[in-house]
Amino acid sequence: MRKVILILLLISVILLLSTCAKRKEGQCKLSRRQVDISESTIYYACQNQSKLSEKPAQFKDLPEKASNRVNYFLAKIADREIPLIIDRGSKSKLYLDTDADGCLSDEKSFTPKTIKKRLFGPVDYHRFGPVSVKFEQAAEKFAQQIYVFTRDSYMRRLILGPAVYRKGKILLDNNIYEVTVIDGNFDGKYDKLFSPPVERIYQPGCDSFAIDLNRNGKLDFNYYHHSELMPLSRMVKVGNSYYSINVAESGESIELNKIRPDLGTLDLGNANVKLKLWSDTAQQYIFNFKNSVQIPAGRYQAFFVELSLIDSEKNTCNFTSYTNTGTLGNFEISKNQTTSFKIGPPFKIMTTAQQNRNTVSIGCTLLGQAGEQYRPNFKKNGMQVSPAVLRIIDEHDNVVYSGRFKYG
Ligand SMILES: [Ca+2]
Ligand SMILES: [Ca+2]
Ligand SMILES: [Ca+2]
Repeated sequence: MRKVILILLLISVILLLSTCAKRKEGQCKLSRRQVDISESTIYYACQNQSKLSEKPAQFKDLPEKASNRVNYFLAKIADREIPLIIDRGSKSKLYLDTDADGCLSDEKSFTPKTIKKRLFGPVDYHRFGPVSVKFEQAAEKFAQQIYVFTRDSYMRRLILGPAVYRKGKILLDNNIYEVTVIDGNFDGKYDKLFSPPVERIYQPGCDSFAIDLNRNGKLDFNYYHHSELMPLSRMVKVGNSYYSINVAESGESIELNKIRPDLGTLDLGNANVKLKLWSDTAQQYIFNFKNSVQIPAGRYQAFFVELSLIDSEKNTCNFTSYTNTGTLGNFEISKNQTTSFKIGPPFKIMTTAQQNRNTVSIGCTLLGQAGEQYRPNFKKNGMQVSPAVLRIIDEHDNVVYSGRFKYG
C-alpha cells in the first residue's frame, strides 16, 4: 500500500514539474467557460435594453406565429442594431435576428429558463439562450453565443451578455496569474479595445480583460477603485511593470510581453488625489498621487477623483467626484510631454432641479476648476459632514421651505 502511495506521489510530482516546464513565460491557452449572471467577470459586457415604444424600421417582418403582445428591442451586436422581440403570448418566447437580415420569420424561438440567484437577496432570473449569432457577409464572419436575462415579469427590460468567456493561467516573472478575456461587443472576436471617452462606465462597448493581480483566486472588482476587471486596452500594469496584451482574435490564446512604454506626465498642480483612469493604453488606479505622475502615452478618461485638502485649521477634507470629472473625462498624455490641469477649489456651487410629475428634486454639486463635479457631502477628518442646508425663497423673499439635503 505504502509503495502504491509513493508511486502515485512520484507520478504527481513528475506531472507537476512537466506542467511547469511546459508553461511558457507570458503565453497561455484560454479555454471556454460558461457565463453565470452573478459573476462580476461579465459586468462590462452586459448590455441593458428597454422595450421600444413602437416597431423600429429595422424589422422587415415578424415570426408567422407572433401574437399581438410583442415587446420590441434593438440589440447591439457587433456594433450593429439587431431586431429582437419577446412575444408575450400564452408563453413568453424570444426571437433574435441571428443572421442580421432584418427578418424574424426565419428564426427559431427560445423559451426562458428560471434561474434562482442570491445577489442582493433571493432573485429569480429568466434566462433565454444561449442564442448563436452568426453573420456571414463579404467582409465579416463571426459567431457568438448570447444569453438574454430578465428579472422583469413583463419583460420590458432585458440584459444581454455573452454566454461564454475565455480563461487561462499565465506565467509572468515566476508567478502564475489567472487571466480572462470577455467579448463585450458580441462579435465573437477578442480585439475591441477601449476607446475613451465613453458615456457610461457600466457599458464601455468594448471587450474586457481580467487578471488576478493579487493571486487570491478571485476577481477583485470595483467600478471606482482598484479593479482586476478592466476594459481591454493595449497594456496592463502588473506590479510596477507594463505588459502588452495580445489576444488571438478567436480568444483561444493570449500573450503578455513586458515592455517599456513611452511615458508622459500628468500634472495636477499641488493636488493630493486618488484617481481611477481608463485608457486605450492601460488602466490606472493611482492612490498616492501628489502633484504629478508619469503614465504611458495614450488617451485617458477619469471615472473617479478623490481630492484631499487641508484647511486653515489643519483639518483634512476629502471631496469625491464620480463619472462627471470635467476635463479629466477625456485627455491625452503624449510621449515626454506634460499635460496639466488645475482641479479643485475655488468651487462653484451648481444647483439642479428635475421635475417628475408632482415632485421636484433639487440637487447641489460643487464644481472644481476643471469642471469636475464633487458631491457636496464631503468628509472632514474621515467623518461625513452634515448635508448642506437648503432654503427655498419665493419672489417676495419669503422662505417657503428650509431644511437639509436628504441624499448629501
Ligand atoms: Ca433573420
Ligand atoms: Ca469583441
Ligand atoms: Ca484577486
